[in-house]
Amino acid sequence: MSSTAIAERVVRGACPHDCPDTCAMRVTVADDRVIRIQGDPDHPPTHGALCTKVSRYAERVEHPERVLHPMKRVGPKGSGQFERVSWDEALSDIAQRLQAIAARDPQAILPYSYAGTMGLLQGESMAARFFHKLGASLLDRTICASAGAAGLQATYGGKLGMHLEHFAGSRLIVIWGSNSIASNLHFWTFAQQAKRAGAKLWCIDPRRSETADKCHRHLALKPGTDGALALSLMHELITHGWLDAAYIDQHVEGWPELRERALQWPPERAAQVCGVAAEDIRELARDYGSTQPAAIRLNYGMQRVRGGGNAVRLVALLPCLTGAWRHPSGGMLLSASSWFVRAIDHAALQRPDLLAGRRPRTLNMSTIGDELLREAGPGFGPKVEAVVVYNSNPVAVAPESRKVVQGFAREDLFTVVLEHFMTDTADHADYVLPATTQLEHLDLHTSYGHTYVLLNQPSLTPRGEARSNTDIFRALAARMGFDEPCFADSDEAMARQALKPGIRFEALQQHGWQKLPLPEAPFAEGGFHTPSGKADARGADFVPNYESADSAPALAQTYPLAMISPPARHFLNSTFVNVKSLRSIEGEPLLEIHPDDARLRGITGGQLVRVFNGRGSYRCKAEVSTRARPGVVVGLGIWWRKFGVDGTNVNELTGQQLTDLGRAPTFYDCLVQVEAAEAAATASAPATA
Ligand SMILES: Nc1nc2c(c(=O)[nH]1)N[C@H]1C(S)=C(S)[C@@H](COP(=O)(O)OP(=O)(O)OC[C@H]3O[C@@H](n4cnc5c(=O)[nH]c(N)nc54)[C@H](O)[C@@H]3O)O[C@H]1N2
Ligand SMILES: Nc1nc2c(c(=O)[nH]1)N[C@H]1C(S)=C(S)[C@@H](COP(=O)(O)OP(=O)(O)OC[C@H]3O[C@@H](n4cnc5c(=O)[nH]c(N)nc54)[C@H](O)[C@@H]3O)O[C@H]1N2
Ligand SMILES: [Mo]
Repeated sequence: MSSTAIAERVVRGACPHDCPDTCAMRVTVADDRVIRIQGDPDHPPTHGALCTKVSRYAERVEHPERVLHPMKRVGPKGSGQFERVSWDEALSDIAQRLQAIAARDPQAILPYSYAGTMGLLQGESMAARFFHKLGASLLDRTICASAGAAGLQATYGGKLGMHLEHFAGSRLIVIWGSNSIASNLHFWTFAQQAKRAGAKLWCIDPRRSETADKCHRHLALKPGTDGALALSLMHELITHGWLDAAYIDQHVEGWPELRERALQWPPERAAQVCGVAAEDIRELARDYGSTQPAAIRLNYGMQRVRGGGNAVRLVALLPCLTGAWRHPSGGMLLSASSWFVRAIDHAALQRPDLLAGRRPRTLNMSTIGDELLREAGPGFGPKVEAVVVYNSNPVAVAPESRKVVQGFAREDLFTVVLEHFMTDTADHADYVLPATTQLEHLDLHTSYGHTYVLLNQPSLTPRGEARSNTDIFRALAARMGFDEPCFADSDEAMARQALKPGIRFEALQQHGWQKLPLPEAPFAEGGFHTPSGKADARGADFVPNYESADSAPALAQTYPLAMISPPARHFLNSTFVNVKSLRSIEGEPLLEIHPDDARLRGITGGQLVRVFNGRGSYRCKAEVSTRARPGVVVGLGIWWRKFGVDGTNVNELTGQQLTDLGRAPTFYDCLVQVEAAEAAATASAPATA
């Protein structure tokens, strides 16, 4: 190494964010400062490019508002009044409080975490060990993907799909419930390659997204009607003889019953339910039935409704009916996560054996509002007395905020939040503990959108007094007197324990990533991971929304508009909302509303509107735009509540009802009404598109 102080060093890292892309990064540092952050040009999915958010990662890491010291609450809950305390004081007080609760019943303690980092170490490793040993309540981690995951499990036997890179060779790509340009940018690169080579691109999305703009065709169906559309496509495949009978015969279970159901769905019927033209369904079916190789890029956007699990099942069956799986560039990708069972030993990381025979209750993170407000009782167990939050911001992201906030505001709830920033959740904490960012800690990564294992090596020293999640739980374990040797494991030791034979830690250190050895066309000859080895069609059917004009006509009279709240391009869920340069691109919280719906309500662009239903009310500015289809409004998310006009966000309106499969939330199954909240600037101005 050079002796000059400004010597630059390039460190191999991985992007930690909850995104299918999990990019390989190269971080150039000098003198403990970031010089630049780039995508690894050699990592095929990343191909040298990072998104706008992460190429500006240093802005987040060196943000002047980062929490750099342990903080203890001094004002009322939610007031955001804290004072600095020492690690020693914070850790001993927290350990004492948890111990006192655990002495009565450890299940009164609830860990709450999700994918703020997708890292296997800073996610569920030392933290899981800690809560297993404690005997705390278990958390059902359903907030994002569990309906689709259950749909894939039932149909394919796991979260299995195409190789990302092979989309470049597809002749037809159906981008379904995914705004790829915003939320899966590295997939979009491969789709563009296919497009340049002559492939046709369809987008199926209620919103005319950035991605819909760039596809040849856009089908703007009503939210929650994807299952009906898939059944109608099957109807057309059957009646036009576009099926691969041999593939179905050998590799699909339950086809005769599904065939009967699909025959009930001529395009005219689906057109009615989906709110689209029957002719468009016919065209999509013709394209899908007569083009090979044909690929579907499904994303989780379409499973945040009551019937989300079954909708995923039906879409996942389409490539099994046409034999699209025979080609490397045909098939479907929603998630690739289950391929990694070959590489990662989760039990070694999480040590469920530390439960030692105890079977704590499981609470669903998606109904945290209700869980925090529930009293002790048979069937529930003890009232929740303590919550330890890491890698998540539930006060902003969980549905039905009124209840979530009420729960976190309970004066008798002891709340510890491990965070980088004073989020809406941290505001409600008793203690906020400063956590390191990805540039300051080691981590091991898999991906849900590609098939590479990655290692993130730290490039900076921890800022202020920040400590990694693993280190914080290690320290807490020591204070609680947990003396199993696994509580002394270093991060590197845990990473090594997690890797199964075939993936070498040293190789990851040197190259940053390693590809899983997998067949190019994984189901060319069947071999699904179901017990029968066949794709399972049994029972898959369309399940209508909880809230729609068809399924809840009385409710729809009062609240006639369907609201969806998909990701904003320059935020990652509620992460980055406080990064000024990114927030200035997104502007402010908005509600997109179609010109016809706006005109009917006397709403003009830029005007403050009130969005409301039986669960709550939320005010923001209206954006009158044809990005929203008639009958559907769009509140791009997920803003921090404190940036909202009234200190609230769209989750005031979303409900805690769960999906058909997977116990997931139904964020996009949500009826609302909208009204002008202030007089229009020019009362007679026509709505603009
Ligand atoms: N920039 C950015 N990237 C992200 C995220 C982010 O917040 N910002 N979030 C990340 C996360 S957590 C996830 S889970 C992934 C995937 O995140 P997803 O939530 O799947 O997000 P998108 O891929 O944007 O897909 C959402 C699209 O689905 C559409 N949609 C909504 N309802 C329906 C429906 O009923 N049917 C159909 N067909 N479409 C519907 C929306 O209009 C939107 O365009 O992306 C990740 N990537
Ligand atoms: N209305 C509506 N609500 C939604 C959605 C929607 O589409 N519409 N999408 C849903 C989906 S798909 C998801 S995945 C969830 C996402 O919800 P969350 O998983 O809660 O994700 P974020 O809001 O990004 O919050 C993650 C937090 O983790 C912190 N963090 C990051 N890295 C670390 C670390 O190393 N250590 C610690 N201690 N903290 C860290 C970040 O600072 C951030 O505040 O939201 C859901 N909520
Ligand atoms: Mo998600």
